[in-house]
This record gives sequence, C-alpha cells and structure tokens, in this order.
Amino acid sequence: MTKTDSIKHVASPLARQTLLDGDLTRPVAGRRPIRLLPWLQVVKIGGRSIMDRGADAIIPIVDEIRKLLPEHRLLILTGAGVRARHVFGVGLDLGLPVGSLAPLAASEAGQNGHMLASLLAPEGVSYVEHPTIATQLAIHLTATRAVVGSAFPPYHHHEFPGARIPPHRGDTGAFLLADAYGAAGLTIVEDVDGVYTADPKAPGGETAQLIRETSAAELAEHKGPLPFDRAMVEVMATARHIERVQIVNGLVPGRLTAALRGEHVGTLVHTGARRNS
Ligand code: GWN
Ligand code: ATP
Repeated sequence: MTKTDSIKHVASPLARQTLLDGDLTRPVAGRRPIRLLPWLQVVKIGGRSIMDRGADAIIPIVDEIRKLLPEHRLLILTGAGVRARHVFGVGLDLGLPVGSLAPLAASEAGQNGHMLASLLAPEGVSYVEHPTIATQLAIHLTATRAVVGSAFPPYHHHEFPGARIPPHRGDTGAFLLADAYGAAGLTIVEDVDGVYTADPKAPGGETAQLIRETSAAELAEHKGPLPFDRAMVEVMATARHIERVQIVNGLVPGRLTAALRGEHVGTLVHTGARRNS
C-alpha cells in the first residue's frame, strides 16, 4: 500500500456513517466527557439584581469574594442589567433582528464585568475576554485565584431566531460554561432568596412561597416568570456534569460564602446530569 493510500484510509469509528443517526453514533459519542476544570467554581452575578444597584450591593459582594479567594478558584461572570433592557427597547423599536440585539446586550454584561474586576484588581483579579475564557482559563486560574468575564454567550448573529429578545442571556451562558468545563459548581447570585412560586416583587407577590429545592423538569412546567433565563432550564435538561445549581440572595451577607461551602441557603435546582452516568 502506498503512503497516500494509508492516509486516505485513516481509521476512524465515525468515518463510514452519517452523523445524523443517533443509534450509529451513540457507541462512539455517547460517553460522558471528561471534566476539564473540576476544581472550578462558577459564580454568576446578576446584572439587574446586583450590579445595577451600585455600591450598596456591589461592595459587600466584593468583600465577600475577597475573603473567598483562599478557599476557591472562581470564574465570576456578570449579567447585563438595565442598560441591556434599554438597548432592547430601542433596537426592537427600530426593528433590529435578534442577532443584532444579542451582542449589544452582551457588551453590557462585559461592562459590568470590567467594573467588578476593577474592584478586585488589588487581589490579582482581572477581566478576561471571551476568547481567553474559551482557551486560556486554566493558565489564568493557575496564576491567580479568580477572573471575571461576561456571562453572555457570544452567539451574536447565530442567536436562535424564535424570539425577538435574545433567549440565551447571562444565566444560560454561565451554565453552558460551567457544564462544558465540568466545574465543581455554579451559583447564581440574585436579589431574591431563590425561586418562588411567583415573582415575589410583582403586585400580589407577598403570597409567593420560596421553593427550596426543585428540578429543571419541574421548572419547565412552571408557567409564571423565573428569576433566570428560561433557556437555561432547557439546557439543564441535557447537562453532562453540573448536577445542580443554587440560586442565592446576594444582598444577604454570607449567603454566597455558604453556598460555595456546599450549604443549602437558597433554591437548589437539579439538572438532568447524573453522577457516574
Ligand atoms: O468588549 O465588555 O468578548 O470578553 O458578545 O463580542 O458583543 O467582544 O462584538 O474578546 O469577543 O463588549 O467586541 O463584544 O462584553 O462579547 O471582549 O472589553 O467581538 O474584553 O473583543 O465574544 O468584553 O465583549 O460583548 O465579552 O459580552 O474587548 Mo465586551 Mo462581550 Mo472586551 Mo468581551 Mo460581545 Mo471580545 Mo466578545 Mo465583541
Ligand atoms: P441579568 O443578569 O440578566 O441582568 P438578573 O439575573 O440580575 O438579570 P432578573 O432577570 O431581573 O435579574 O431576575 C431576578 C428577578 O426575577 C427578581 O428580582 C424577581 O423580582 C424576579 N422573579 C420573577 N419570577 C420570579 C420567581 N418565580 N421567583 C423569584 N424571583 C422571580
């Protein structure tokens, strides 16, 4: 056999079949992926719920994160907040497609990240860009205890066109990263104690009950609003590593610290991922 022939016939278990038939690909592609950063803790800080409140909410969180650094290696991701709501309003009025609105909102999430990282700079924490999160997180988190980034996934004009408001926002982006890296956990920091039966801040919300523990499957059936992206609930169903996410109130000192120590201090949402499956 000539050298050219042997190159043409590179052995590959997927070489002779369509990738569209799940029965054929499952023996090769059905295995659980490895955990790339099993020591990583991902923390999503709400844009509207925390960052938009300014110093009153941000400074205590920064103090808490500072004290957590010796215990954990953190990827801190910030959501977008009210400026993104404004840009959605103007953009929708102008008739812009969802793929044009997605990066506009994403840049607001980035702005919040830049501000948070500046406050943590004395601790050696910096904002890192999307490409750095994608390919150089390990080296950065070996050099320092935490980095900050934008929670938005960089879908841009690849955003799904089903809705006019980009469905994949900060919570979805944070979950996708945590699961892709096989992180130790994901904690979502909001301005409520967790998921309630209805929005506790809406009119009539005083009767809403806190749900201490639930699952993505149950939330998929929940008709009312949730304190995070609905798209995250969909992604949770097919998660590979992250078995549960905790939603905590970042306005109450100590809740984030307790959550990262494995305590149940907010709402636990179980995903579709199963240990050893
Ligand atoms: O700009 O604050 O990363 O980390 O989705 O893309 O819209 O970009 O279009 O590395 O690639 O505004 O410039 O901006 O927030 O996303 O970044 O400062 O190409 O570091 O240049 O995937 O930060 O930014 O907004 O995250 O979420 O230059 Mo920003 Mo965001 Mo910076 Mo990033 Mo988008 Mo880049 Mo990007 Mo764009
Ligand atoms: P972003 O990071 O995208 O800016 P965020 O995560 O900071 O957003 P919101 O998207 O505003 O914040 O979500 C938090 C809010 O969700 C809470 O302040 C609460 O009023 C509202 N909410 C709606 N439904 C519920 C619910 N079922 N349980 C708890 N809070 C809810």
